[in-house]
Amino acid sequence: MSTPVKVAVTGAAGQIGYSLLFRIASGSLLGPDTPVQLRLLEITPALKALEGVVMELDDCAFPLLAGVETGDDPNVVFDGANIALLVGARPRTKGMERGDLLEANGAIFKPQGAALNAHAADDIKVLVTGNPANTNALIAKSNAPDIPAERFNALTRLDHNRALAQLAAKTGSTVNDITKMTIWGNHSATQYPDVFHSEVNGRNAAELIDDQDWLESTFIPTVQQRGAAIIAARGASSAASAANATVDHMRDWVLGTPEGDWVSMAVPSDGSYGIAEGIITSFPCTTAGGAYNIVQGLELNEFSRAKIDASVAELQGEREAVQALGLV
Ligand code: NAX
Repeated sequence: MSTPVKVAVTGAAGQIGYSLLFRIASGSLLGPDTPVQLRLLEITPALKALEGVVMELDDCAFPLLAGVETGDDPNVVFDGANIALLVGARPRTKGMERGDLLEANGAIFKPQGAALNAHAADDIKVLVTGNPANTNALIAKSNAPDIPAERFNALTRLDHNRALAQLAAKTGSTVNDITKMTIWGNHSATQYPDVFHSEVNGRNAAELIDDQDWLESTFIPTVQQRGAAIIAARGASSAASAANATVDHMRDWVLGTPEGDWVSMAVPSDGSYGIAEGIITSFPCTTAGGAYNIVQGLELNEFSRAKIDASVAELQGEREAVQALGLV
């Protein structure tokens, strides 16, 4: 067996953590031949609960789990990490303004970015799931000047997977029949799920559906509001599906996307599609050899352009807000 890959997870005692850790330890993240060491970060009051989760990890006797370290100091937990899944974040509570939310998360992601910069392995890849994911990733990236910027991603794969499921249901197909789905923009209600380049069994999805009203009034709002619908039904936010999407994103980043398809990843913009450089926004991406490329040359119709611009404008607003707070 090869040397264990060190996978750091923050918010490890939370809801998503409870699904995520077992998937990683079972081999879903890096495949059946790669042992992993889990390095779990929590805030001090949650360390006791984390102890219980670690007991359950022990009790699974996962052959690939080469060890578990826990702690409340990112400088220790991120030591030597090859992969960091930043899940723990400060949720929005009643009466909290956007500025308060960004400031509270800045207090988490600024020191975590600095700790990654100082202690992670040279090949570190960072994926932020904790909301507001795109801007939290921007804060972490900005505080890690020695780590290449493109190693900081945020999660829009859950939105991508939700869009696949909705399109499959509409077209009477399965998710296996669908390729080239794209989520553009922010992981928020302004995100734009785009089917104009998607294919269902090789046929253009928008042409196949031929129903702009369904796209505008059903598909897009259903995907955008899916998180709220799950909270309304379950009484708690998406956890297993969020953990699954976190695994999907990082697995594909490390192991590659299939030929002829792409995935949605929120990555630092290089100016592609005229999107402001530096913000972390969702694009269609292919991956190979542990690196990703933003898919180039897609034609955007007026409808898509307006939707993308609106979501990007929201991200630019968030960037200005965290700049004003001195977080980036
Ligand atoms: P929970 O509240 O169940 O768990 C969060 C955990 O993070 C808690 O155990 C808490 O103690 C820990 N934590 C807080 N601050 C920390 C810090 N500084 N260092 C380490 N750990 C810390 O939330 P959960 O349901 O697991 O969701 C986690 C995050 O994912 C939230 O921000 C949530 O909004 C976000 N989500 C993101 C999604 C996405 O698609 N990007 C979808 C699902 C989810 O809503």
